[in-house]
Amino acid sequence: IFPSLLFAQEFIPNYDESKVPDYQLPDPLAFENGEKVNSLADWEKKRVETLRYFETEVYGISPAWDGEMKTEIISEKQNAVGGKAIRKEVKLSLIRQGKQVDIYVLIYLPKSSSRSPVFLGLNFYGNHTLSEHQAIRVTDAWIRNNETYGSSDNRASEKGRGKRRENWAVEEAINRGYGIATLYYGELDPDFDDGFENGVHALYQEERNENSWGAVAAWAWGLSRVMDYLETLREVDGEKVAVLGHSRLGKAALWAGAIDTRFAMVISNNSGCGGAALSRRRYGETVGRINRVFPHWFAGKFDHYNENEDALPVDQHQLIALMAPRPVYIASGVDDRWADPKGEFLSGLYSNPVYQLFGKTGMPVNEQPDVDQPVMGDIGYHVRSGGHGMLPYDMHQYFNFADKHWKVHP
Ligand code: GTR
Repeated sequence: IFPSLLFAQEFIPNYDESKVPDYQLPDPLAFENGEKVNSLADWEKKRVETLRYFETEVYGISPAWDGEMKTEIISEKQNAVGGKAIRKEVKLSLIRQGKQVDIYVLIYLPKSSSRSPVFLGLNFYGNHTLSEHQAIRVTDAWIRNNETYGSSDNRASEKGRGKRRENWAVEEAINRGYGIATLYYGELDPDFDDGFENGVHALYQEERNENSWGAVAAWAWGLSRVMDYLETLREVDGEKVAVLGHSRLGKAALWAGAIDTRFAMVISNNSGCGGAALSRRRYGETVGRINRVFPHWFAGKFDHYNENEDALPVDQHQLIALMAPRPVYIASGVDDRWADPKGEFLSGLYSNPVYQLFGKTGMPVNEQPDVDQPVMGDIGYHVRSGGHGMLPYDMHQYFNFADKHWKVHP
């Protein structure tokens, strides 16, 4: 039996609010020496310090991109989504020091505008799960087995075609004037513990240490490469690209938004531990549990905080604070206790001092809202009825949030 399986069996999550330990969060506006951040100039320094800690202690340090990107449109349709959208699938080849990684981005852009805001996010089961159309490629990358989405022997298949269409709400996006761009996350880094030898990690041959980038960071890094590409498209409004993701890919979306301020909006759907949820609450999934079951997700150094969360120099409210003053949306599912909905809400709330420094409000309410009652300030939040998943309800709120901040009305 694998040791990780043993731990998995022994782990009993805490779902009792009264058993959440007393904890003290790091002050997002205090330097390490205790001095206070009083100005935006101070914050710029504190931001660097905060980001550095998330790099070295949590996600690992991602390399700067110094390679070459080649692009090739592999399919294109002018009358997609009932004639209302242009659909393209584009191969991006990331080339560095004789190595190459190919990723495939599926893009829908509304015809109602010549320059559209776009929601960019990684998908779990391949681009072909977003649409019935045969032209969309079935990924040949390693994939998790899932009967419903048609993958077996770690390969995707035709059986998954169109199976995730609703989750991405492409039609609503197009009707409301938004584009969607997505790619299969396993093309960036296959989601298993491979010693960091494949995916984009392979483009960098540096010696690894306990601060090196893990898989979440690799997925986030890939989102920035797609952003590099989107910025070259005249039909995309590069000032209005929202990065979004669900669950582990929500962790990646948050980390991408923290590092790369070109993302004008950041959306975390049920991201939980290592995402929007506060680590110190130890409610549901914990740092120790996530590191044991997914040893490849984070920096090796993150293990140091297994059952030792109070020693973390940062907590996840400071990850949200790294988005300030940009709009960020945090969404939970009420039955998704594993992801600690309340801890996700509190991260947003406790990032408020940083938003306030910018003259903003941040999270507009002090108490977690009732189920299915979204609130939308600079920070948006909802706890949806139901469990873990990215549902049309969630997407609907994100479009509302973008309408509010970007005033998009096609
Ligand atoms: C779970 C993991 C969560 C979340 C989820 C998912 O197994 O414990 O942190 O990432 O997977 O990605 O669906």
